[in-house]
Amino acid sequence: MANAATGTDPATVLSALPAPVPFKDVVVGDGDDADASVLEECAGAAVSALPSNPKLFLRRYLGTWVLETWVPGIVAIQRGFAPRRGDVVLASPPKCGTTWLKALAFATMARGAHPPAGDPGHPLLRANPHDCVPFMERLFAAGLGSKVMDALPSPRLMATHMHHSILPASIAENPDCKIVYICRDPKDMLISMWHFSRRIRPDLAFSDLFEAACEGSCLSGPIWDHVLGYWNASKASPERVLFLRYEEMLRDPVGNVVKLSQFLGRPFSPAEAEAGVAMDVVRLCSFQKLKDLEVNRADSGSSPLGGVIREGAFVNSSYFRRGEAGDWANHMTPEMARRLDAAMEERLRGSGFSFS
Ligand code: PAP
Repeated sequence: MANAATGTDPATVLSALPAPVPFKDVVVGDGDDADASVLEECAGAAVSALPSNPKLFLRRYLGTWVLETWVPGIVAIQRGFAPRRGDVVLASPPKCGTTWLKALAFATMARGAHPPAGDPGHPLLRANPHDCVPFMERLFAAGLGSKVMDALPSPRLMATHMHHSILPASIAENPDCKIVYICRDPKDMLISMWHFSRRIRPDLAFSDLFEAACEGSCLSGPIWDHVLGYWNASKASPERVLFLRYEEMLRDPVGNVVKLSQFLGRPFSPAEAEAGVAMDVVRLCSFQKLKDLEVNRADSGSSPLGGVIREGAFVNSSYFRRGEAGDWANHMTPEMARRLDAAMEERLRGSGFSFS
């Protein structure tokens, strides 16, 4: 369908827009590591002086609980992240739908170059979403942040678990950078985190994770502050911060992909709407589709960079477990659920956001 004003076909316009490139395909040179001095500094006393939760390998950094191994990466991001016009940051607490959001955002932005249906060469068919969109804390902690991000062509997609309060101004206050946030019922988040963590800590008791979450000291805690930071930012700057919920995405995936495409400045054209392209994106990124792909059944990370940004046990298949809402009921007593719900509600009261 031609655009009456310009006479151009929307599909032609779209295919002319640059598509994101999987970061695992980026070739980085041997040049100097711009983040080296920060990493050196953090390797010394800086990290060990922070309050810790040794059971969960966490440190409290600027009021937020993060994996000890991420601290140097966070400091390097804060000091050295070089923004670029059009950057898109996908933010989330862990185990809240990051993998899904990475796939959906990548497929939505890349659809001009890679139609989500009928392109056997689609990057998501050969690369795990975590190899398409880098996790910034680990990339920078590995000393590769500046190198890889500089080499990555625009538009750049990247992901973080950082609280909004500790994002550098180059992201949080940058009018040229968009943030897409996803969160999830904290009860399901904790169950997912427990299963995931047991890959490297088989002895981890769920009660340890649960108690830490209620006190605000689980990974990425306090979770209420994580959610509130992005919620408030989305209210203050809806054109720069999009706030999504995992359960809502499960309920209405197409509606949320349409919302995502509009927010990213790449809305579906009437012709695409008629052809059901948003549904194609949803199908390509569905839990079952991604889980069944050869690359995601693999027992290991699929690229050298992938290996750097993931702990060894966190192989591609580990990101796909059940992909449902409500699994908490199979693991928590009603009393535990009430306690965590109450802790969340108390902190979220008056914000205009609630998980219930
Ligand atoms: P991360 O923070 O380590 O990147 P993340 O992707 O946020 O993990 O969370 C994984 C959860 O998303 C898993 O939930 P579960 O343990 O309750 O099953 C995983 O199954 C789910 N997930 C992964 N991909 C999808 C998808 N395409 N659709 C829906 N859920 C998904």
